[in-house]
Amino acid sequence: MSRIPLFGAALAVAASLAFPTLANDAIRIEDAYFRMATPMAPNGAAFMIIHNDADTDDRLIDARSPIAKRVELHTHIDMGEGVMKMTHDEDGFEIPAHGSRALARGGDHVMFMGLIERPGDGESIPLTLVFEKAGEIVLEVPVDLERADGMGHGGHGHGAGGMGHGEGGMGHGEGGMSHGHGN
Ligand SMILES: [Cu+2]
Repeated sequence: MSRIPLFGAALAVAASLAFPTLANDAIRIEDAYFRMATPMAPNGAAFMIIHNDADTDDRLIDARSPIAKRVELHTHIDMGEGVMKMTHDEDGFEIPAHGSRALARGGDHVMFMGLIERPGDGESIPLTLVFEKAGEIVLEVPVDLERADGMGHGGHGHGAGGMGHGEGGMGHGEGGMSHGHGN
């Protein structure tokens, strides 16, 4: 597949840091990125901030991408003593009216299980998000393998709101988190 149009789309996504670019009236996706824990990891994950500008709550209920065998909405639950359990969130992620929800390292994420394609840093990957009310939104998500937020012991930054662009010390460390399904 040609990467050139994807790259153009990645620029558009990057621009959404500053401006809402997606054409959906209700849902805006900010600062999306995709990463794998290691270049050979069997799985990957996408993170982003989802804004809901509508007057009613919405819910991210599904996600799809051709680059993985399965894509699921996951949540990390802190089991204490540094143990994080990753669970498939069957109910999806609620996005409150006029609010936002952060999908961030150590918390909610879109999990790509069984990568068919293994994108390189700076490329982008296609992702379709399915919302209960807003319907489907198709994104090109830039691959950012260097992204290092969430390191350290920033406590629980999982809530929405006030997170800026995710550079702060939110969430838990990455590294050896058990993104190990399907293996
Ligand atoms: Cu996961």
